Amino acid sequence: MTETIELNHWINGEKVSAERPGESLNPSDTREVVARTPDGGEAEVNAAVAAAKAAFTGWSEASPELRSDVLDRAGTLVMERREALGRLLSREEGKTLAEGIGETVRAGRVLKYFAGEALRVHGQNLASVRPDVEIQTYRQAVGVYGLITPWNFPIAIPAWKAAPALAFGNTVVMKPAGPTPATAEALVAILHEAGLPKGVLNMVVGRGRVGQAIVDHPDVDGLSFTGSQGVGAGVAAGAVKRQARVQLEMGGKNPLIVLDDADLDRAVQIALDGSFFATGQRCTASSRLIVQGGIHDRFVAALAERVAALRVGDALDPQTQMGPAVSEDQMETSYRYIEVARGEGGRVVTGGQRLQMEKPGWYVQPTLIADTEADMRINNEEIFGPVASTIRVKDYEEALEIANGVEFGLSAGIVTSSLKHARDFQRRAKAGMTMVNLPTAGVDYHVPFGGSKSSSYGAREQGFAAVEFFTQTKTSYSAG
Ligand code: UN1
Repeated sequence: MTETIELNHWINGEKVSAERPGESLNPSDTREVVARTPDGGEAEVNAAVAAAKAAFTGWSEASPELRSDVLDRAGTLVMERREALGRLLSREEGKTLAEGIGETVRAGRVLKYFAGEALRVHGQNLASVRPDVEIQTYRQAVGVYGLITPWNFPIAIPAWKAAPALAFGNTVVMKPAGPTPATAEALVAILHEAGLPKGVLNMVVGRGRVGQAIVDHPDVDGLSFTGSQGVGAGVAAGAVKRQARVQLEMGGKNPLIVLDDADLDRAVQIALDGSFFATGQRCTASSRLIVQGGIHDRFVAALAERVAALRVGDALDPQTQMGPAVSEDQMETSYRYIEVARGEGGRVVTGGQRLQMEKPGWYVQPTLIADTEADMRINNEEIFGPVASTIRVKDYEEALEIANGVEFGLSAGIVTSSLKHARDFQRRAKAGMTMVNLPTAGVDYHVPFGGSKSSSYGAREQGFAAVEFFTQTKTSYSAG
């Protein structure tokens, strides 16, 4: 499986080829070109939006059964092809094959979940305050959605944005992330194979100017974005300027509190998973480990041992436990922050060295930094790599204050055997998602996903919440 894919745009149900000046490389072995990629711009976005607009009436007025069937078939195909798709994903993104296959299955499940939701769109029936008047509320499709997706979940996030958009009768123009377009394209191709009518889902491959053209297009009615805060701010500003709907999922600096009464082995496993799986490249990763004094030294020593033992290597090697970073930039960001932490007085307990590997790739040594303070940069800025820091605290109240003391608020976790503290944490943690005795990362697909503060903006994604963003309500009054 080392062939190079010649990637195309998808516009109006057709693959549209173009010159391919770009490349997506295998981060595990950068000699390998996974895909050659077109560099789309305004012309392709205009064509894609026109196709999506033309397809809207037919798709939104089709029987929900048709929409449900397409999503269900696509879900089945994705799951049947989990091995091949998972392999492509791991080659292109760098997460381990087990993680790549797991994510692929999740994408399949998302498609199947929204196949069901397509049939469950419902409104309300109310009596008016006026005599003989009745009121109904309906949920209706909105129009064309622009979806700007990230590289760290290159099939699951395109699926969890596209599936609800399509289920509820909207049409889509998608821009996949630069490093992982081939995985997103595989999903788009499968949806067409499953019977999606032409123009309903379009994809334009390219760099930032594709995203910008989507954000600025007057016929794009809604925008869903997952990515960095800087880019997200631009998406929001562009959307507000022309009053498009907008939903943003951005960074995290997620705390994991470990209290003295926690089971040590469990706490270590939870921190290892939350901080280092998927190479720490999850907006839900636990990057701040806030540890109470009584368990602190044992926890740091035991976690360091597990981190040092992680086998870093080629994502496709079955022995590998942690793959490389997705790109040179991401790798350098991790190493830069390790230096920042050292400069601030952090103690690198394990990791922190450049890795000499057999293959040329963007490998990062998983790194644990102890003795850090809450106000250091390492504890306030998102790294998006396999780097975690520990902060020592005296009690639960101090831990909670530090957990809540950053500008992000996506996911927050606690490891404890105290019901009192667990319940209090669920109520008082300033985050969109809380985890008790679980890693901050790793979420279900049938419940709302999103954060508070600077982590998210707009309506929640996923599960039963998705209908809010991808439909609009009509209130109908009638008298007999
Ligand atoms: C997860 O933790 O299972 O980009 C999902 C991200 C998030 C998804 C995390 N939007 O990392």
